[in-house]
Amino acid sequence: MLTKEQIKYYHEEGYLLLPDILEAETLLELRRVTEEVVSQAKELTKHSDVFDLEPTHELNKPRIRRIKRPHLVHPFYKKLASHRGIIEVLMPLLGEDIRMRPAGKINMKSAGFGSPVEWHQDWAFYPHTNENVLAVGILLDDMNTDNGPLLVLPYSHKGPIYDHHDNGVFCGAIDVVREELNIGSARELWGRAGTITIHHARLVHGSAANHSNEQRRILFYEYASADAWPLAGIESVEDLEEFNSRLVQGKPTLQPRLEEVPVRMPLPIDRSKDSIYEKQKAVSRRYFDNDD
Ligand SMILES: O=C(O)CCC(=O)C(=O)O
Repeated sequence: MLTKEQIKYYHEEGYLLLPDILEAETLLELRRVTEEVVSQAKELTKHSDVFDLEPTHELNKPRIRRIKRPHLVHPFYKKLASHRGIIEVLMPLLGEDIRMRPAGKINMKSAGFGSPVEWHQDWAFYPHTNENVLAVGILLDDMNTDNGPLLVLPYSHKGPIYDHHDNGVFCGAIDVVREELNIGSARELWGRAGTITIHHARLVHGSAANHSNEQRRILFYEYASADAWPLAGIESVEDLEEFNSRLVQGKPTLQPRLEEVPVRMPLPIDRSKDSIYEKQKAVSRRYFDNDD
C-alpha cells in the first residue's frame, strides 16, 4: 500500500518510484520468460505483431527494441499484470475498479545501441473520459544515469496537452523547442531491478539512447479506472466482453465518468506504424540522438 505522502506526491508531481515491489523469484521468472521470448526473434527481418526491431537489426544478429503487448505473448506477463503488489499500489490512485489497457510493452534498450524515446505524453495517444489513467514500469534491470533512465517532467501532468503532430500527422513526439518545454527541470528515475515506476498519463516523459554497457529493460503496463473510457476512435469498445475481460481489479461499469480534461485527438494517424519508435520517426526535430 502507499503512504499518504506517496499518494500526495503522485498527485502533485505526477510520478512515483517504488523499490522492491517484485519478489526476487518473480523478477527471475520475468527475466527468464523475456529471454525465452526474445530468442524467438532470430529469424525476423522486419517488425512483427510481437517484436519491434532496432534500425540496426540483422537476420541472425537480433536487435529487439520492443516486445509488444506482452500479456498476449506469454501467460506469465498476463498474470504479472494483476500482481497483488502492483494492484495494491494502484488502488489508492485509481480506485477499487481497475482495467488494463490493451497495449503494454517491454522496451528493451539494449546495451550500446538501445533506442531513445522522444518526449511525449501518453494521454496524447489515448485520451479518456477522465484522467485516472497511468502507466506502471517494472524494471527488469538496474536503471542508472548511464543506461537510458526514464526521464520525467514533474508537474507537467497539470499542464496542457502538447501538440504531438508534425506536418499535419500525429507523430507521437513533442517538438520541445516549438512547445518551449523546460527540459532542464526533468528528473531521472533510477532504481534496482524489481523497482516500479508510475507515471500519470498526462506527464511529459522520454528517455535517451543507451550507450552504456548495461541493458535497461522496462515492462510497461497501462491502467485506467474502470469508469475512464477511451474516447471514440482511440480504442474500439465494440467487444464489451474483451473490454471487461481486462479488469484486473473490481467491477466493470457502463457509466463512464466525464471530467473536464484537455484533449487533442491523435489524428490523422498512420496505423501501419505500430510502435512509438516508428511513429516518432516523423518528427522533424528530435531531442535525443538516434541511430536511424
Ligand atoms: O522506455 C522508456 O524509457 C520510455 C517508454 C515510453 O514512454 C513509451 O514507450 O511510451
